[in-house]
Amino acid sequence: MTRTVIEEERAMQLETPGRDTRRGANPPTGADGEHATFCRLCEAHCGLVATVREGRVVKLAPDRDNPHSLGHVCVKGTSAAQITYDPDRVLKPLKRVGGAGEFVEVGWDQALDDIAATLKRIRREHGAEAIASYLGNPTSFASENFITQLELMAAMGSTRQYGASSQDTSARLLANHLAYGAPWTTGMPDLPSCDFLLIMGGNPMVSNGSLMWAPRIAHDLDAIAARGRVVVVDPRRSETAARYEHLPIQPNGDVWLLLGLLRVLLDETLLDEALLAASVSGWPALRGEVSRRDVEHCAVACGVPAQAIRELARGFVTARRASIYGRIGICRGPYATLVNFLLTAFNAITGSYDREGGTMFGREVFPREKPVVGGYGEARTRIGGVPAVAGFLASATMPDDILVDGPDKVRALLVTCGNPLLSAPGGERLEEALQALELMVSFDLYVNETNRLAHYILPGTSFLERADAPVIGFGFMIRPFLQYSDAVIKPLGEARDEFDSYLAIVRRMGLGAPAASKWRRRLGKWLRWTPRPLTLVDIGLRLGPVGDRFGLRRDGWSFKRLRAHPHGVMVDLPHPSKDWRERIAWPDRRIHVWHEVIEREFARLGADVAPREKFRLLSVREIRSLNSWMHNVGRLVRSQKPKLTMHPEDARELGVGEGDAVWISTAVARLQVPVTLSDEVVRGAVCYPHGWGHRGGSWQTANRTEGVNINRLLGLGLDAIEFVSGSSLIDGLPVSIERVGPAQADVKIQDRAA
Ligand SMILES: Nc1nc2c(c(=O)[nH]1)N[C@H]1C(S)=C(S)[C@@H](COP(=O)(O)OP(=O)(O)OC[C@H]3O[C@@H](n4cnc5c(=O)[nH]c(N)nc54)[C@H](O)[C@@H]3O)OC1N2
Ligand SMILES: Nc1nc2c(c(=O)[nH]1)N[C@H]1C(S)=C(S)[C@@H](COP(=O)(O)OP(=O)(O)OC[C@H]3O[C@@H](n4cnc5c(=O)[nH]c(N)nc54)[C@H](O)[C@@H]3O)O[C@H]1N2
Ligand code: SF4
Ligand SMILES: [Mo]
Repeated sequence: MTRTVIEEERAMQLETPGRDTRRGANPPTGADGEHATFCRLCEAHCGLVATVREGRVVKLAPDRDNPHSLGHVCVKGTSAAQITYDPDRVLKPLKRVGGAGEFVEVGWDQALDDIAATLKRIRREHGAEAIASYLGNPTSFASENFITQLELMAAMGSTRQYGASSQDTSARLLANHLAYGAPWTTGMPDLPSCDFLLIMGGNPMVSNGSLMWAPRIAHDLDAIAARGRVVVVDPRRSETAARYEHLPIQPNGDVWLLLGLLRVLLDETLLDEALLAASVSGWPALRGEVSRRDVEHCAVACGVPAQAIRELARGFVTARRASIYGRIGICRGPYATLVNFLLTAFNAITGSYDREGGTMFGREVFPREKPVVGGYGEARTRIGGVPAVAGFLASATMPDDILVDGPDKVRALLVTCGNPLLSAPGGERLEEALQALELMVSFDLYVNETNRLAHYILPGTSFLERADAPVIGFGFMIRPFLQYSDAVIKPLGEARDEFDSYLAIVRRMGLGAPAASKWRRRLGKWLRWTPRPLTLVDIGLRLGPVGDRFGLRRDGWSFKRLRAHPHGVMVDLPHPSKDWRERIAWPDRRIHVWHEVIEREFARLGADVAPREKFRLLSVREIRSLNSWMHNVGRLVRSQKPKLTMHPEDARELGVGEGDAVWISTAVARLQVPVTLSDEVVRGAVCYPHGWGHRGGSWQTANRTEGVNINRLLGLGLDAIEFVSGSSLIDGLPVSIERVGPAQADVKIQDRAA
């Protein structure tokens, strides 16, 4: 019997619990031996043991001694050395001397001098806002890179920060701001003691969890299912839905499902009004809105039977240790912020934050500061005035912000770990915009589809070549865990950490060190020294609740002490249900379940169920892909042949058979793709993975893969986003489909005139 990819994955996952987490320090960077470190490809940050021989990583194995991941890894993590040693990797600065992809190698000094001089000129002639940056996903897992990137833009005085956020997280971050006052404060399910978990629009069996860091997520979910229930709301019977209870829904039906669930709570007086009065603010307004909705209407609008909605609401409230978790499947639709906000409101009014096993904030390992209200609308896109969320602007306006003449026109773009031509909307127009830039600099490991248009590519380090701690993860870990890893090996070729490149650029621009962080500002000024970001993280950790207080607390932690425990350590911090109010930035320390933004979103939603187009496109992730990259690793891509999944009944009506080709089109473009038939999708939904369509990068294996860039179908501008958060409309996108006939080998793409 052949095993599915997921089954193979699970077979790889070692079940052996941790043995000894105090086995002594790693060998020094580059020295032979076994180095305990961690994967930095996705949020799970699984422990890895890297075997180094003659200065080279010869093996990456799961780290059974890592007390957090306990031997869990996936095949991407154990393949990571193939990225580091990839002969197609960029290891010297590249300067473009001709058309797209025509580069020559240049020295670092020449590249940095030229980049700094051009940026300086643009800033002088056109102002700081003419310089923009795009932060790609891997930046989040390269702490020094992430921290310095943000500070680099601050040092330049520019607010033009685009990023992958509007393709995945902006709606969640805005809902956090509206509910808690602060975008990065995120509610997560308390997996270890939850006994009713409702998942909306997430597929952790493949993604390994997002905005909740729990490397052994499958074990956590299995344990919840054994104690109670895991219900997965998804238009597709995803790998997670197939493993637990699946509640199929119409794409973008979630807002109606949540309204229906809230209405049941009202009708059946399932709420504890005393608790409500103490914990939330704005309930009368939300109650008024909900009482105008009717469960039967909601049921029709979301495609979930009214009886199922009633049972779900009752099950949730009776379980008590219950939480709703939502992820990117509810972040890229026309009411993404409203859905995320209602999800938070549902958790709040059912008292989910007040008890263990409900919804919790991450523990804090840095000294607690009084949370301040902010993170919304401090910057806006040039064209359309779309507000930034947590500092991130909508990618969908980037092409116009570059191309449309006028003040503050974007003339320079710094792209760090990003490939927006494959991952963001824009297609031809984005390509045109990138070509119109006076300067594009990319910090990357490869020549990709985007940076083949760059003026310079500066080679960055892969995670095996840099020191790190899971800094961003400290706030998202379900169980508090600390780890620090030195670089396993020295950087190959002339690769450099982005921190060094950024610093060199701002110094050459005469701007001084990036200095936005309070700590750096204080210390840097005092000591006349620019500490590395990780040094500041270490200081924060040492002063925090589990820190060594610089020797005052003997059993406290510092990076130095963590070096002696290279597999990482679990730490003891109070459960967040005790003091969640202190994390709320709103002055009343309550979760807000109403806001003027939400009032306007309700007005926009109205009562109408949008006419249901025949077909709606969804995204789907594969365990062996990571967004638009890692497709150069033969072992990972061999098994992948991107296809459009369609329900057999829909296919029959179109006269389409397994393997046939169809045209899939929107007003922007049409693409020819092969079809595979499966009843895993609800009728009318079709799905296709993103990040394919590799052409012209240095990644030669990737260039030979099949598959099209599905994001060419996405629109640009205000009609193609959910305005309040700037999120791109990606999931549930209306598309039309026409039969072509038997699949053809060539990929066909036609852009339509705008
Ligand atoms: N249709 C559709 N589109 C989507 C999505 C979807 O579900 N559907 N998902 C979206 C999501 S969730 C995200 S996060 C974004 C991702 O979008 P992006 O962040 O724009 O793109 P990535 O594909 O992550 O590209 C990462 C780039 O960083 C480089 N890189 C990797 N590691 C390193 C490193 O350590 N250092 C340096 N310097 N470079 C590195 C890689 O070579 C690659 O070129 O796109 C998304 N776009
Ligand atoms: N293997 C792998 N792992 C990854 C990544 C990867 O590319 N590959 N990317 C990483 C990144 S950057 C991120 S942000 C995370 C994302 O992690 P997740 O949020 O878990 O992302 P997905 O696996 O895309 O799951 C989204 C689910 O939402 C469903 N969905 C789509 N539309 C709707 C809708 O309207 N309503 C509902 N209820 N559901 C809907 C989809 O069918 C899909 O099953 O994954 C990370 N992990
Ligand atoms: S699940 Fe994520 S962190 Fe773990 S090995 Fe795979 S890619 Fe790396
Ligand atoms: Mo993402």
